[in-house]
Amino acid sequence: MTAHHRLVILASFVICILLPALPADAESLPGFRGTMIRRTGTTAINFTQAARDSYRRLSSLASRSSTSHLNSSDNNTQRIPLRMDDSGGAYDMEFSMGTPPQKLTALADTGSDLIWAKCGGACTTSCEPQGSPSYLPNASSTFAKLPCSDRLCSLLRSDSVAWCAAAGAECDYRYSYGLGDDDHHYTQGFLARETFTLGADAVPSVRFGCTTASEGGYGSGSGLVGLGRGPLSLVSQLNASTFMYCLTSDASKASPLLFGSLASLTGAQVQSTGLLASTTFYAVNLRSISIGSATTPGVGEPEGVVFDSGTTLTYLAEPAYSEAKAAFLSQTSLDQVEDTDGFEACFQKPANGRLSNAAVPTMVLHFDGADMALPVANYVVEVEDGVVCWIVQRSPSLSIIGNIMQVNYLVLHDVHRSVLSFQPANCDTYQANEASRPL
Ligand SMILES: *[C@@H]1O[C@H](CO)[C@@H](O)[C@H](O)[C@H]1NC(C)=O
Ligand SMILES: *[C@@H]1O[C@H](CO)[C@@H](O)[C@H](O)[C@H]1NC(C)=O
Ligand SMILES: *[C@@H]1O[C@H](CO)[C@@H](O)[C@H](O)[C@H]1NC(C)=O
Ligand SMILES: *[C@@H]1O[C@H](CO)[C@@H](O)[C@H](O)[C@H]1NC(C)=O
Ligand SMILES: CC(=O)N[C@H]1CO[C@H](CO)[C@@H](O)[C@@H]1O
Repeated sequence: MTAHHRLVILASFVICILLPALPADAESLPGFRGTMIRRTGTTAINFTQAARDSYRRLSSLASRSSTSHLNSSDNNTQRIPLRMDDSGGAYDMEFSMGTPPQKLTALADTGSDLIWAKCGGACTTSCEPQGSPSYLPNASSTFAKLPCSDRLCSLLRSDSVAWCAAAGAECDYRYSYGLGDDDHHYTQGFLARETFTLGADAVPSVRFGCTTASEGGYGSGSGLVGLGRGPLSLVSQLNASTFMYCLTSDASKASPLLFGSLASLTGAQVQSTGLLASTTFYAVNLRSISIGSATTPGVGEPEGVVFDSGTTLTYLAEPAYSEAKAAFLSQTSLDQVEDTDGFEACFQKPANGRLSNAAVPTMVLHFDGADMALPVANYVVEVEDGVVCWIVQRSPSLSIIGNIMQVNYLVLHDVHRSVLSFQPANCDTYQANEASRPL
């Protein structure tokens, strides 16, 4: 256990003791606190792996998008988890399940809705990859199976991934992540409800998939937490109209993830833009991009650009990609080096080791009514010793603002009002300032 973990546990303990003494405010909406941890932990991101994983995720989001996003009301396949390999840079969420609480980490996914976790002793051997802990229903007093009549079961049955079992007393599911007849990427089990604990708050009856067998597809955590816009996601089940994260630049630290009344932004620096109704993802209209003194085209409706916490790199579709890349190359004063792993604007790191706007042009994303003037570290990264690359890659389909580009911003998703807001922040200290739960 690291000193940091001890601090978090101590802080939770202090909050637990203090909370009952404080007067309850019947007017205030509930707010919940969670944390996100980058998968790579204390080691640096492996950009070869990150490029591979990010591209897979792009393909996965795009295949879903092309079949469902324009008509999401008919068949909301966003309910279903996306394939996610163990990644150079995805984020896990930390939370507990059961009474008494059992601590787990599972992939935080803004691109899907269903929550599921490795479940029961059998999963220790029947769930691949092994190693991460399973939640044990037999050790919890608040576990219950969901009957076939439950709404979660009906929603998944309409997507043909769940069916009734045990004469209606159980609802079983199986979801295959693989394309075609790939039989090696799936998760299966039965639906259940359980008390989830986020920070100091216990939330009863959260509906989730209790996975009894799985293979590949979601990395090394204990499952997946869907943070999408649909009714099965954790956001919806908390009755939270908003959620917000602040991704730290130091990947070994926890990034705050706040729901409901704790997730709001005020002040002069807040920028807001509408979420596109044409897609189930958190996508917005990117009107144009400023690269130094050049202005290049963005990516508008219907697809727009997707803000995605599960993708590490950033992708632009054509012609936005090529025009921005040309502007970037022509205004960078460093020596260009060979392309690597899909990075097509790579340079020798400056001799003084510092990357500033003297060496690379500024980059500003212009959304509808909102400008994001990016820090250099959000779009130029050291992919190998002495080699720095522009983090944007070419997309044959969807455009994605990945998680490195979102570092050190508070990113607020207002699901009810369909607005995405952001504000520059120091995410390391933001967490420290918020160590006690505001009322
Ligand atoms: C980075 O990931 C690639 C692909 O998985 C692997 O081949 C390579 O050895 C890794 N590099 C390091 C330094 O771990
Ligand atoms: C929705 O899914 C069902 C079952 O898989 C399928 O029969 C139906 O054609 C789909 N509808 C649309 C509009 O894609
Ligand atoms: C629950 O199941 C696990 C795995 O089968 C077993 O090791 C454990 O002892 C059980 N716990 C209880 C409280 O029954
Ligand atoms: C959300 O709202 C539903 C219906 O009003 C209620 O049953 C449930 O307890 C609420 N959940 C939370 C976490 O407040
Ligand atoms: C945006 C889009 O393609 N919407 C389509 C959704 O489906 C209806 C009928 O199924 C079409 O009429 C729309 O054009």
